[in-house]
Amino acid sequence: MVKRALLSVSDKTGIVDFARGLKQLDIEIISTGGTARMLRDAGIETIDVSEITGFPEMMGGRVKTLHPKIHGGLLCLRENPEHVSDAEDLSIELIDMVAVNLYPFEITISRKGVNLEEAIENIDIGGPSMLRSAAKNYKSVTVLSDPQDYGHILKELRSSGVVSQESRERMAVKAFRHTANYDSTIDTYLSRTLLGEDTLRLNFTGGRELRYGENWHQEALFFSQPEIEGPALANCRQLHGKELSYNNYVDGDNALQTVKELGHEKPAVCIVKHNNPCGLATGNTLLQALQAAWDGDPISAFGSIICTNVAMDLESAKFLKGKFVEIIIAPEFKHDALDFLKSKSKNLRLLELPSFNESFDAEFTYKYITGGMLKQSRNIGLYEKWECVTETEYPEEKRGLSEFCIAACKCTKSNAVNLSWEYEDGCYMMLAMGAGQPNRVDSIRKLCATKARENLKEIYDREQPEMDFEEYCNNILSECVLASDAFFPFDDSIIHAAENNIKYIVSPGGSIRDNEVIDTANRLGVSLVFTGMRHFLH
Ligand code: 93A
Repeated sequence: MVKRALLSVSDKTGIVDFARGLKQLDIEIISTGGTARMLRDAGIETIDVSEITGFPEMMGGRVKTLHPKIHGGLLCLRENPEHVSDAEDLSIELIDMVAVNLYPFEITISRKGVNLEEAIENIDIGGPSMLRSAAKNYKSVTVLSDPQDYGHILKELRSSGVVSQESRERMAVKAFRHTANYDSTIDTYLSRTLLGEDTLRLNFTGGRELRYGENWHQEALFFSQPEIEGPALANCRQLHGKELSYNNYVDGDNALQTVKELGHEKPAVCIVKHNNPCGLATGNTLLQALQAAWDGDPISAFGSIICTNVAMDLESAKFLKGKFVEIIIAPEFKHDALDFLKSKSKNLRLLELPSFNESFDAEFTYKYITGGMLKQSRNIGLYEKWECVTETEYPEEKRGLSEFCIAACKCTKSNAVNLSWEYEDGCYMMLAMGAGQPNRVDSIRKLCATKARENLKEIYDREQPEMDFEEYCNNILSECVLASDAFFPFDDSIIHAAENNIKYIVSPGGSIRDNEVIDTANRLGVSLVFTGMRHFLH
């Protein structure tokens, strides 16, 4: 039974309607200064906290509710006779519900030019104390720390006369989480302002057990960040298939981030294996992009994760018939495509992300190392400048393909190089990539060049052009762009690229041997652009 409720809110959203609803249920209302004024203005009867405590709100409001008459009323265990007799002896009346939201500390410190005094005055003490007292006693007391909850609590009260145990438990956890985050924000601000130190506390909730970790003998959990909205893997709706595994989360995130790098002007597809894009393409249709991405590495695509920025349609779904894929991520699945894919396999995970093409506003990325955590701002942008450093001009028509190539490099483990081809007007595909090599030259010589020929052989055999394979390869490679995620420390990479008839290269530049690299490019007729932006990914 809820007989008395204490309302004390800084954010007064919805409080009048909530109070009116409580009154209609004959619940007595106690409230603090500003809240009481607002309720009275709306014609709602309320008792002042000062009337209960016998003390006026004092010291500019620093002490209002910090009193045994309030905290005794909240903390008293109803089923404990000693508690009840203490309350009776000391004339403490029980309080069954609190609705409190706190002084806006976070908003205050985010205002430009705020000083320490203002920040400190916005540290709420009485509010968190009430939230914690009420939350500790959730067996008897309902605690509301969020105006969003007023509606459903009133509904429960109206329909059953009580707040269910389940709701009280949920709201208690929510209140403790809220005060923990509030204190964490104060800690971060004061550590910086008073001690000159940065602190890091990440708020991840809802830990869900996964079947296993990166390997079968490892235990694993997935936590999500509740405040992250928009196109994040954690916000996908799973429409079908087995539960996501640890590796699925890692690879799925890479696939999503990679496609997002390509924008949404054209259908784009990324195929990921072991946290690297092994297929990547744009096309005039999804099917075209999918075919081109698949052609980027048909061998690795086995057991991969596929991500696209457009709705999955039936013809693209049919393309995947007989091909083993772990996950498909898309903004939408057309009904017929969904039915087809569901019948293809009971395990295939289908993840829908309607907010796919919205912007993603997380500011930082984090990486755990043993005993420490690294935090950095997200890697945003592709290049800082566009400077052709060779005698041979770098044609402006190669800009779009080059951007595609840099985007691919950016999402590939270092040392990364990427070789891409404009296989049709304005449509790009990754022809080969070199990933995760401890030196750059092997990425080009041993991986990129060999793989490009291998992939081209498959396309050649399928399309049967009227020229011999060597000529076909050389023609295509001479039109491709090769991007490197970091500078070339020596000119050997340029030599190997030229040996393979590659003529357009993009690199951040910035090596002490840049001049040597440029001289070699000039000698071999390669045009080279420096972008000024490195894209290491570890
Ligand atoms: O200054 S406080 O830390 N001291 C208190 O005793 C106290 N009691 C409630 N702040 C206190 N509050 C806070 O006042 C509540 O958490 C709420 O944010 C605010 C509501 O004040 P008013 O009703 O006067 O607008």
